[in-house]
Amino acid sequence: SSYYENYHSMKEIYRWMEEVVKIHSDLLQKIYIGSSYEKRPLYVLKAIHVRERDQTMTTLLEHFDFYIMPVINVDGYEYTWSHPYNRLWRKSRSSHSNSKCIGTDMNRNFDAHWCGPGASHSECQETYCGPYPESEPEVKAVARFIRDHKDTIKAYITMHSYSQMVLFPYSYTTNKSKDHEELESLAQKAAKAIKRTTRKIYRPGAGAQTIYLAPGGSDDWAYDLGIKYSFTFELRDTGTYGFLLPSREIKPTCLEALSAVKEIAQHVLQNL
Ligand code: 0X9
Ligand code: ZN
Repeated sequence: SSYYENYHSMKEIYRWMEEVVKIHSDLLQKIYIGSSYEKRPLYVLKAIHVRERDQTMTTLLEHFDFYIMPVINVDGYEYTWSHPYNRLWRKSRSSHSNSKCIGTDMNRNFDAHWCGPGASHSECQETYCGPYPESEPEVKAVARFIRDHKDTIKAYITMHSYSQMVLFPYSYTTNKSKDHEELESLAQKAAKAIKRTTRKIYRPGAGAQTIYLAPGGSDDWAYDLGIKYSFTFELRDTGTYGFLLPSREIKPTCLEALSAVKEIAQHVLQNL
């Protein structure tokens, strides 16, 4: 079966990035944005305009470039492969202070109400926020990339699992953002696009009201930086397999997520 129907090691993903930019050098570039705590390279792929079979994609790519970062937590992800016993490792692999515990929750490490309620100062917790905002080299690299492009970035979407949700700011407070109504209706449209695609139900909503209070996330940080259309997708499933989604569900999950991305991009295009 195909590449897109299986899980892959970091080594395979690095190899794939190399291959895909080689084969599609006319439409894809690989951008080095920094290195991880364990010195693995961090890459962003840039998709540029080219004629596509898909008319919607053609129109969107005529107006936008898409920057895609396949893996941010390269060390943590590799660790889940090299230590199968820790298949569900979440955090980075950095070591701070003299703690016996390793890793920072990268989605608590951005500078958005950093380490407020919903994150932990304790190194041994899964939601450890790190010693200071952007302490993680991976977070720092992503934040710098977004900061450097902030005047041209129109939307930001970060992919997580699981629980089938289309989330928007805020997660660091239960207060509504100033764009709450527009983001809510767009998240609803995105969820409807998913339902049309695969019949799966995704729930739209502001983060703190829909899942839980969680500060230091990349979506809230990007939003407060001025990127209005900022979303977190919580992909499949709703708990049957949870984080251990069977590989046969990867492809349909990608298809439905792509339909939601397109819906958001079309809305952005209509509101330029
Ligand atoms: O807790 C998280 O970081 C995300 N859920 S997950 O189970 N994939 O870890 C939710 C992120 C929602 N957005 C923010 N907390 N900013
Ligand atoms: Zn997540």
